Amino acid sequence: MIKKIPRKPAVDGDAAVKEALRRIDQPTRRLFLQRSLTLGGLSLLTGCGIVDDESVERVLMKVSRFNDKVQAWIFDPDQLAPTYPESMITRPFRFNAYYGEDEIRPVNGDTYRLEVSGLVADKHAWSLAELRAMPQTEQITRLICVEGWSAIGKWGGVTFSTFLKRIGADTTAKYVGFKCSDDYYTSIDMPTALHPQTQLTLSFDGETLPPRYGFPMKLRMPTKLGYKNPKHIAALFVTNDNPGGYWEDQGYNWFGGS
Ligand SMILES: Nc1nc2c(c(=O)[nH]1)N[C@H]1C(S)=C(S)[C@@H](COP(=O)(O)O)O[C@H]1N2
Ligand SMILES: [Mo]
Repeated sequence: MIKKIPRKPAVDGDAAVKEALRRIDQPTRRLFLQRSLTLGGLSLLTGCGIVDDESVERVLMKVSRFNDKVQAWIFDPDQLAPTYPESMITRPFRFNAYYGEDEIRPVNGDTYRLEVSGLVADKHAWSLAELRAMPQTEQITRLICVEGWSAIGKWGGVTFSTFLKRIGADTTAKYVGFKCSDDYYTSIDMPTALHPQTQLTLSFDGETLPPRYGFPMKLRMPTKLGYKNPKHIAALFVTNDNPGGYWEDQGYNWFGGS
C-alpha cells in the first residue's frame, strides 16, 4: 500500500505573521502593525514567495535588516536627506515598475499637459515648456526601494513647494495625490510635499527624463521610499481625503518614509 505523505499544511498567513513579529525588532514591528500587514502584503513587499512559517520569519528579518540601513539614509521630515558627490552616482541606474521595461507606455511630450485639480486656485494644465520655464534645481540623492535595493541618481526639476505656491494650492490641506499615465497612483502628506528636497522632476543625470525613469515628469522625494515617487505623472490634486496608492492599497505602509 502506498503511504500518503502528509503535505505540510498551508501556512496560516495572519497567525504566522503575528508570531514572527513577536521575534522581530520594535521599529520593524511598528512598521508592520501600523498597516496590519497580511502575508500577501508581505510577499508583495519583499518580492519573496512565502511557503512556511520559517520563511515568514526569514522575510521579516530581511526587511528588518534593510530597515536599519534605510533609517540611517533617510527619514527626518525636518531635515535634509543625505546628498552625494557626482562620483557616487549609480550607473547604469536601476529601472523598476510594476511591469517590465519592455512594457513602458510611451508619452507624447508635445501634447503632454499636467492636469491640476482639487484644492488649488489655478487649475490650468501645464505643458512641458511651461514647467521647464520655472526655476530649476538639481539633487544627487539615494532612491531606496522597499524590495531591498537602493541607487544614487541625479534629478533636476522644479522644487515642488514652489510649484504648489504657483498654483495657489491650499497648503493646509492634508494630501497631494498623483495619477500616472501607466495607471499607477500614489499620494503624499502635505509636509512632505513642502519639504525642500521634494522635486517635480524633469531631468535625470543631466538629460531629459528618459521613459524608463518616468518621462515626461515624476516626483522625486529622497525622504520617501521608491514606491512613493510616482513616474509618468499625468495629473495631481490637492485633497483632504487620503487617495491611497497602487502598492499602499495592497498593504505597503502608506507613509513610506519620514
Ligand atoms: N508610474 C509609476 N511610478 C512608479 C512605479 C510604477 O510602477 N509606475 N514604481 C515605483 C517603484 S516601486 C520604484 S522603486 C520607483 C523606481 O524608479 P526608477 O525606475 O527611476 O528606479 O518608481 C516608483 N514609481
Ligand atoms: Mo520600489
